[in-house]
Amino acid sequence: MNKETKRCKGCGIILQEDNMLQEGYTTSLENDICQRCFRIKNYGEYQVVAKSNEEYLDILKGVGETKDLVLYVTDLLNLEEDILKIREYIKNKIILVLNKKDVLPKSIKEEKLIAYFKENNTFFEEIIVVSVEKNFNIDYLLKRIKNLQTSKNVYVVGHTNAGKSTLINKLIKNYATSNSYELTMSPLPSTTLDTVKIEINEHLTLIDTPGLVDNSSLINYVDSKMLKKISPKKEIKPRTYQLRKGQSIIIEDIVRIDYSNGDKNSFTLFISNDLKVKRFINPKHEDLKEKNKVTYELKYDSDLVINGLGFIKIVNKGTIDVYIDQNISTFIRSSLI
Ligand SMILES: Nc1nc2c(ncn2[C@@H]2O[C@H](COP(=O)(O)OP(=O)(O)OP(=O)(O)O)[C@@H](O)[C@H]2O)c(=O)[nH]1
Ligand SMILES: [Mg+2]
Repeated sequence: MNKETKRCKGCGIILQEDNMLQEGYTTSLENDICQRCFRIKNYGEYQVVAKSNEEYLDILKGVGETKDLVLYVTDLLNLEEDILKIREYIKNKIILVLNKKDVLPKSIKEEKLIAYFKENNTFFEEIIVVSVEKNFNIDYLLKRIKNLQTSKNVYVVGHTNAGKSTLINKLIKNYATSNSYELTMSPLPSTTLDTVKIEINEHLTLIDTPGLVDNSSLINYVDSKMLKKISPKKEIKPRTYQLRKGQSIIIEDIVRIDYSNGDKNSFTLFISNDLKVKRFINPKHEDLKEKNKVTYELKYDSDLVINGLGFIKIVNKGTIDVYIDQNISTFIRSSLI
């Protein structure tokens, strides 16, 4: 094979044996994967790579030039603020794949999630809730792919960490007729570095892509220990706090939420069970007040979304002050549940 174009089968990067410090390094071009993928796969040693989103957008534009079916994968706990944006880049048929159902409480029904997204996003061919981890709805997804594909190729796109590579590996495991190499997956952003084609069978080739890096997500601003803590592994047990005006909630040393005005109100936290939450009834304490403050006026049944952490359902009207690192975005939506 041409020396310049052999690519890593784990992350798609061009392999090279000249510079240990650069992407794609391998001890020998005979290898199938780069050293970074080797370390992730064998030792769970993660190495962050900074990806520019221009490359992601170029890839999306390339996808938009085809007529192929697209799977747009998102993480249910970390839904992007504007899911419609994808339409600006691609006019293809899209299946919206809402992944990681396993981390949401079982009481949240699939039908309800689908209805929520159908209300505003009419351009998706289909909306499917899955858990790749638990193999939930993967058979159904494959059935719909078969039905909607316009050629052999089906692209898998979405934000970084949504579970795109994990999904493709599951499809390889469940259905591939020939032996395919497993894609690299990791809890860090930017695991996949370039497109990777995986032939599932003679009728279906999936194309993995690097995810869009959301610079306003908490996952980019915590160390690996905290990253583990904020990424739920198990079903979230929602935690509800009844707050009166002047009281506040603090999650680790990440965010402080002051309930500054309104009647008695209920705050339910959908965040990893491992995170410590404190409730303060004394309005005078100053913890985390040095962080950036954002004020929100709430309507009934809103979610405060903290990008990368999860969301808080707030039942009644009122005013909240949110103190958080200014790089991390927060927003209000009508409640998902
Ligand atoms: N709980 C849960 N975790 C999942 C699921 N699917 C994937 N993950 C985890 O999500 C993290 C990211 O998975 P990847 O497959 O590397 O994500 P990606 O979308 O390919 O990310 P990039 O390559 O960085 O764009 C990993 O830690 C996976 O184990 C799921 O169904 N449930
Ligand atoms: Mg990936």
